[in-house]
Amino acid sequence: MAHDFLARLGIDAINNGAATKGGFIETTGRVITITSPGTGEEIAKVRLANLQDYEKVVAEAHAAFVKWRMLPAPARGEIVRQMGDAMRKQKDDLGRLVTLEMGKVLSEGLGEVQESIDMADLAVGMSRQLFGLTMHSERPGHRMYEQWHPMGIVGIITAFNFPNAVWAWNAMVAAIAGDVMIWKPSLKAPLTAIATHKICDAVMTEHGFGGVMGLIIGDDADVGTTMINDRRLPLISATGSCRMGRIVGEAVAKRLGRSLLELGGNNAIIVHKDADLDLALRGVAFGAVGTAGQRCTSTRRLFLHQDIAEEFTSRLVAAFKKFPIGDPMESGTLVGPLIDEDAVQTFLAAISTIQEQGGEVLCGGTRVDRPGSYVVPAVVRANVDLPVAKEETFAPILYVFTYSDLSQAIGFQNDVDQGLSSSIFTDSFRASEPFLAHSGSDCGIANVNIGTSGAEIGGAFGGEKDTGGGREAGSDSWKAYMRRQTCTLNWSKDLPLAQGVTFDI
Ligand code: UN1
Repeated sequence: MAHDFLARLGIDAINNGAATKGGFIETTGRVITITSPGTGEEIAKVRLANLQDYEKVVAEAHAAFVKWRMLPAPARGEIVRQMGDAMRKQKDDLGRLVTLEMGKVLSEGLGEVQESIDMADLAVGMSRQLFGLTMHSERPGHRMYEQWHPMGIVGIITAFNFPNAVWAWNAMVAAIAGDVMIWKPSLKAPLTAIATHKICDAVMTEHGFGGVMGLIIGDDADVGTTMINDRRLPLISATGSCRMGRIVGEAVAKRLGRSLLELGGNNAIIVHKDADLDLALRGVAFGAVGTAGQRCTSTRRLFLHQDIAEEFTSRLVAAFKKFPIGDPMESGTLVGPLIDEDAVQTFLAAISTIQEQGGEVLCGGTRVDRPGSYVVPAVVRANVDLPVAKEETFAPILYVFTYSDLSQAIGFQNDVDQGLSSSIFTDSFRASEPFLAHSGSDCGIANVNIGTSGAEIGGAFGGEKDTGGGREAGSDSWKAYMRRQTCTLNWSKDLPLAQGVTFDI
């Protein structure tokens, strides 16, 4: 099938896997083939970068940093504004590429690019608001203040499921902060990274700042390992699985670098007895099967109050049975494919484990007999102690549990290793407040009458426990990309010491 947008986005039959000042480098690593999860068709190939290419990208990034940091932050913001506009112009093509390469339905593919554009807009505003505080010194004739400086080269590691927006969460903010970056995208969705890079780097290059946006597409074993251990990269921001985050976090901590981790979730929705069930049904449905259950914010567990459990479960199962599953490019499709065959096998293995452990599969749980990696989303009824429900299976499986007491439901909800997103559906203040109180949800995101996924970029995004503790996007996320400096200035003729210490010579 011809996809005209590939040429418009600069995707060739074989693409180089590294870019820096002056564009793409002739890479010499192994060649990988990218196929569309929706059809199994080959889209294009990528020749991976090796360590020599990585060295070139780091050297150019460093040279670019020395220049870029001297540009005043609002002027950096103006260039970021133009990057946002460049993505706006190619939103349709880029959104289609996300859908073709990753398999999310087109409305979500376009939504993802919109999320990047929104990030650019947010970062433009931030570029004029990199505020520091002033303090009163305890010493006469002294003044104290804090200021924020760029850090240097930021390593950005992204997952396949948001191959465009998660980079933008980091890149747009890092750029206004005065940092330069090296992006290592997932090998499962590198074409979106190549296209995104081309659009944004063209703007940087036009302004004489080639090298600010580095791209390295390589294996974890060489490029990835070198990158996370590289002291020249003071900050590594990684979005992906808890397993990956643990490796990154440990390596970066060992060299006392800074890491920003946004990892997996095992997100739950509580539907209380007084909830608007129509609203809850829509929220649960999008949360559980949107992006075919491959968001870190996907709804994986559902706690139903016993008074509404039976009715809600039967409505849910009826809705699940009707979801249009198919080509994500076609309008009307709600459930696209999983990313690849491995993901299908993981889904099927989880279904077998559920049955072995005594869970009841109420619907779905099978693969769809057609080319591409399609599965039928599953609803599973189980006891809260079902062991497999404690794990994040990156696929559309929704575990349904029943509760009688709200505080018990909140306890169940918190009783997993991850702490990303959570929701309650209720019409009562007396139910939502305990959920939002400090003794309520332990997640980074807590919503009322909204599902667990689909967060706006204006709020800090991330969570606690095995989710890694980092926050990306949101109002003050720029602080993660800058170093803080405290300055004390003495304009008196004396040199008093703090804490009343005397040292007369
Ligand atoms: C992710 O799945 O890694 O809140 C990111 C959401 C999106 C971002 C998801 N805005 O679902």
